[in-house]
Amino acid sequence: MLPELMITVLSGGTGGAKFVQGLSRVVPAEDITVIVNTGDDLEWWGLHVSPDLDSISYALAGQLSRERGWGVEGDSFHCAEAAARLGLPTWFRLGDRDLALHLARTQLLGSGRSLGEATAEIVARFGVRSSVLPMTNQRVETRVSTAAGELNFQEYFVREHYAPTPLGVCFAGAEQASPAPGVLEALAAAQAILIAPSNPITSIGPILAIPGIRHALRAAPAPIAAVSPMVGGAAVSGPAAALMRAAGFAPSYSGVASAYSDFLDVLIADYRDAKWHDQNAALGFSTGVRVHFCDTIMTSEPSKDELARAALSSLGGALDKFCSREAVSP
Ligand code: FO1
Repeated sequence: MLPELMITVLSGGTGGAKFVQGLSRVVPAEDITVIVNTGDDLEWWGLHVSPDLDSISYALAGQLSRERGWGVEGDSFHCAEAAARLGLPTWFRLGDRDLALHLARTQLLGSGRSLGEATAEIVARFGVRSSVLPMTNQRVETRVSTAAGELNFQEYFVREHYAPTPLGVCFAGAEQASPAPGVLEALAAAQAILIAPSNPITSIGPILAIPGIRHALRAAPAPIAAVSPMVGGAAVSGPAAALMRAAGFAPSYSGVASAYSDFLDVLIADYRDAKWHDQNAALGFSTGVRVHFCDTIMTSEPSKDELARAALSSLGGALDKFCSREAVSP
């Protein structure tokens, strides 16, 4: 009997949420497990906010704001306005409906649940059929060192609008952390592993920094495909190009392939970059990663589904290779 299909996705927030939304329409949602970055988490107004878990949960529940790419569709900000009048900081804005999620998570954590347990309870209440796992139950904080000093991720990204030039990134607490229950199991049991088009340094980087996860990817029997968030030497959104440079990688799809080269089988790159492929090969694009070009820009609901299909079909060959290893020439 064929094993049950299990697709495991590593994801950050914005681009990852769109990708997972498409994927959940292309394959049965219950076959998807998403391992989510929590390095962006912060304590805000006394609440535990986990932006990437929020975005993935809202995306799978059909509630994610299409306009902002974070928070709840159609949300209002009356509480934030009132908070500003009371002198609370409001550079990080929590919507009125969004507040309920942070209140629920904070209460669940306060009652002794782990972040993984709290997340499972919240997505179940949202009616989400996929599994959503934090990368770890422990606190890990992504910190960006810049010419203007060291900032946590939200200070760098939201408060400073990623204006300061990043010099380096670290994940405080990662070395002492361990993968959340279910994470290593989801990598070992998957039939396909997909890395969402998320920032390789600050969204996927924290996940890979948790001891055991990178090793589990290298050892995973499933083929692994990553979708590049870089097109034409720039990030589709956000500061990925500057962060890639700070981490010593080219701000391009070949840089993404290099960042993941120790475990990646296929890189899904944008067709607009196909013209660089020969040049990259000549320059020694020798990561051993197969590159599959398609349209990676998710501007509409059908384009999200199309990208998910392209990522899955790119693994067809690699899946066959995995099934009959002997048939593959070295
Ligand atoms: N992004 C912003 O640019 N400004 C905000 O005020 C903001 C608030 C916010 C609240 C909850 C949440 O889940 C996400 C929020 N985001 C906000 C998005 C988020 O900070 C980033 O997009 C991710 O951290 C990047 O993955």
